[in-house]
Amino acid sequence: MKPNFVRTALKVTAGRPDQFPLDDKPQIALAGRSNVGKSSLLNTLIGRKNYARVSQMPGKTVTVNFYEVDHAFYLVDLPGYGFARRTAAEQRAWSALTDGYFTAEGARVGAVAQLVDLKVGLTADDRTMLDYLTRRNIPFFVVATKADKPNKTERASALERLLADPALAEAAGVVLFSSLTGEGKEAVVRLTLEALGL
Ligand SMILES: Nc1nc2c(ncn2[C@@H]2O[C@H](COP(=O)(O)OP(=O)(O)O)[C@@H](O)[C@H]2O)c(=O)[nH]1
Ligand SMILES: [Mg+2]
Repeated sequence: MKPNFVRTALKVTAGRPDQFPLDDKPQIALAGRSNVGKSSLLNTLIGRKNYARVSQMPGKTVTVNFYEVDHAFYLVDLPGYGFARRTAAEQRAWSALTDGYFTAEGARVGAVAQLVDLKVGLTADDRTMLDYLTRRNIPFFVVATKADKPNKTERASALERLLADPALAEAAGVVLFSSLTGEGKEAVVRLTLEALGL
């Protein structure tokens, strides 16, 4: 039986790498800049309005949140990047925690869902992240968020730009997604389970 995303519970909120769970369940991490729509994606996937808090203060929380889905795998909410108003200390905390997630002894990341804002396109930080994933051979797919925002013409050209970008050469897929309309939800579920071999 496929894991049921409705059966999801927040298991661990880690502010330090030594707090990451060490069991063998596969993990898929959600990466993206602050405000790109990570919490909204999570809420859409698990079919709840506000389980992962849709942030009032984007980027302020520097924690890695481990959501266990149906006792089968972890959906891991990484802290967002590119938050301009972060202090130097907050920025250091972000780097240590994110780098720790990918490199800590016993790191268990199986795949990454990389979120990018469809209308905004790839930011410099997105490119750094995609380059990091590619260099480390971490399987990833791309979720282009807020697909309800651009009009039809803009959608088509934004998607075309993404698909043609060499930064996405290794992506296992590109999904247009909207937490407002639910567009792309099934595709994200499918790519997640495929990436984890579930
Ligand atoms: N129009 C639109 N707005 C969205 C969508 N997803 C998120 N947002 C809005 O973008 C803002 C940031 O969303 P959030 O999920 O907290 O982003 P996070 O910082 O990446 O977790 C919020 O105001 C959301 O309501 C979407 O699919 N469509
Ligand atoms: Mg969030």
